[in-house]
Amino acid sequence: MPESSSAIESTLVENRVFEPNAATVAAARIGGMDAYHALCAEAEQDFEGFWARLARAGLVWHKPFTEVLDESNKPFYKWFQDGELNASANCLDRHMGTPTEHKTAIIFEADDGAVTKVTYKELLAKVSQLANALKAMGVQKGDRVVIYMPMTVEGVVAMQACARIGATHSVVFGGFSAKALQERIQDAGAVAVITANYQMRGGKELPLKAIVDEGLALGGCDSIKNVVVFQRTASACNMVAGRDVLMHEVMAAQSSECAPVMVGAEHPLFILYTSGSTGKPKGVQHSTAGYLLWAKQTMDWTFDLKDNDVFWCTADIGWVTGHSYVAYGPLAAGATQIVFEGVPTFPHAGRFWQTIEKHRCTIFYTAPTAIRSLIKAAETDAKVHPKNWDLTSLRILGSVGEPINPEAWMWYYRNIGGERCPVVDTFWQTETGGHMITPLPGATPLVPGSCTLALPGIITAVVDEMGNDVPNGQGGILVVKKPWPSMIRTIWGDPQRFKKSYFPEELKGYYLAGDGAVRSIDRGYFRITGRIDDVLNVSGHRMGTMEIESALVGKTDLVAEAAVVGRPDELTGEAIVAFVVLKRPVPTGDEAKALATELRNWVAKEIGPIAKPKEIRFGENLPKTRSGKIMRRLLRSLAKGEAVTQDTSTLENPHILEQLSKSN
Ligand code: 6R9
Repeated sequence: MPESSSAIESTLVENRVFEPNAATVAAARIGGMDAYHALCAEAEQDFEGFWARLARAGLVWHKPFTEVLDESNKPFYKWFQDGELNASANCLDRHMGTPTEHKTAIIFEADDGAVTKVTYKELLAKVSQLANALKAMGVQKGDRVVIYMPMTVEGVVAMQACARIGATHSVVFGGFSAKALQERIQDAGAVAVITANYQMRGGKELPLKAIVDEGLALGGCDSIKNVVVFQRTASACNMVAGRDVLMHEVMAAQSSECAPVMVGAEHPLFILYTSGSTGKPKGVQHSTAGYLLWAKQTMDWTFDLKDNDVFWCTADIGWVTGHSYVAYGPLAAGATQIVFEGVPTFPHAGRFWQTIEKHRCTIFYTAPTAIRSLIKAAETDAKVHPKNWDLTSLRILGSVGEPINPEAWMWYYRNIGGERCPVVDTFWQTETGGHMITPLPGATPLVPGSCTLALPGIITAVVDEMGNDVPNGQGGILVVKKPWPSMIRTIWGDPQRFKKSYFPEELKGYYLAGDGAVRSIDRGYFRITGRIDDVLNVSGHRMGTMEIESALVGKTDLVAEAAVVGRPDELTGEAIVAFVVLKRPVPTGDEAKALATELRNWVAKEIGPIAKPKEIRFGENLPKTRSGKIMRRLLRSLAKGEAVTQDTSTLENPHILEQLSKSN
């Protein structure tokens, strides 16, 4: 059981409630709380019947399923097991011959503001060509393909092309280092990498292919037969003869028709690596049918998607949000969506608002971190304040990735949503595949800072460490009591770790989310209080403290020992603070600064820039108990600059607290 009680706090007093307006309720798919409760009741009375109904209505089956849920090998649940389908056919082919065929699927807004539009029919042709090209290279059903791409139409095409031929993709975020990429390629045993020569971010051309080359050169990647390179920019990149091919060349040689390969419902659609409590990232494995069902269903429910909506999820395809709400959900639902290549602050911090105006965006989904940094920008520079743009096209706002503080919520609601648009604060995880706890725009009264209630069919609860329900108002551990179709199936190559991490014995077979939560006394609304394990959430990105620690101690010429903790940060939610013991005397002044810089760059190289500690403190030792355990709670207090009030009597070396309490 993870260390939990420290993160479980009391209820926050938040009295503001925003009821949905009558027009939204009238137009919504789930209009009003009665409709919501009716769906919950349906799921409660006939759990399997409920999911079967949704799966039949929501997906196009090649072979219909006859069995809904197989619980014979808990917690390795199987859903719709004997059914067959193809995910790409469910996102593209299903729209052919319908009015959606000629609808814009993607409005691509490039870093420099250039716009390209692709219809569903055009997207299907591109996906088919790349799928054929992958097949011609020998990529087969069940093979793994690593995708290391920028936010582009081609990034989505790459994912869809893999799905079309039954290859399991594993997207690695373009900000991860060569080493991190190599580790994921190795763990997945991938046969090919799809990448780009460069990526454009904030007006800068950054290498991607060079990082792939560097990663492959680190060794152990013999499984890789080909590297497909999308030419994002005109600059040339190194090409290895016999291994590397240019995407546009191999696509041009192929037909724009490719019959989708039908797969079983449980066939792994993708593996996505995420941080856990140990040093090694976990390859979260998702299914085809259950995953896709929920990606589409939540587009319809959480975003109440309508035919004329212009949907924009700002997440990168390297994260789960970019999988479910860029690459799969919007396409399965037949939406027009914006795919944005750039960064929110380029060429100025009004870029998001300008882009909403430019494309008449109606549903906007982003992270609290982005909102907080844009609030700050708007407050310091009136020219980038959202009031400079016409945001009246918006009808629904969404938030994801971390708890949204009520102040940021209110600013978002007022300044972006014009007090007209519901804010759906969606709680979910890489492992859950899609939304779990979220308001519904035409039903749920909103309370700032609360993700409110679980979606129909999702049985969440707050329990104590033995799995017993705790009363509303009392903090506890967030669990899901019943399986659901889009849940993680296993950790790639490590089923034991899957069982241990998510279904610990003492929790009665419930799924352990890894977050603390508390339900409000009056409404039973959930509020997430943060991770209860050694996972940090920095700008909405999950980072394992152990992962950063092992990167630091990997610098063997310099570092003897390291401990990493999180500290609350106004802008990024949490900030990374590292306590480091060097293999030399404790440095001070300029030497300490130089060494801290060296170590931060080292971590960027080992994992990626997002894992760089914000602060590094050096000491001659770490606070440990007499049995040698690092006292992390104490380090958390020190990182926050708090006086240490904990009992330090068991501490082996109390004098080092003084040393570690200050920045070097
Ligand atoms: C989708 C995604 C999952 C962790 C999760 C929790 C935090 C995500 C949240 C939220 C409060 C929300 N989290 N959404 N906390 N309110 N609306 O972010 O997946 O990268 O796997 O992170 O993020 O701590 O456990 P992932």
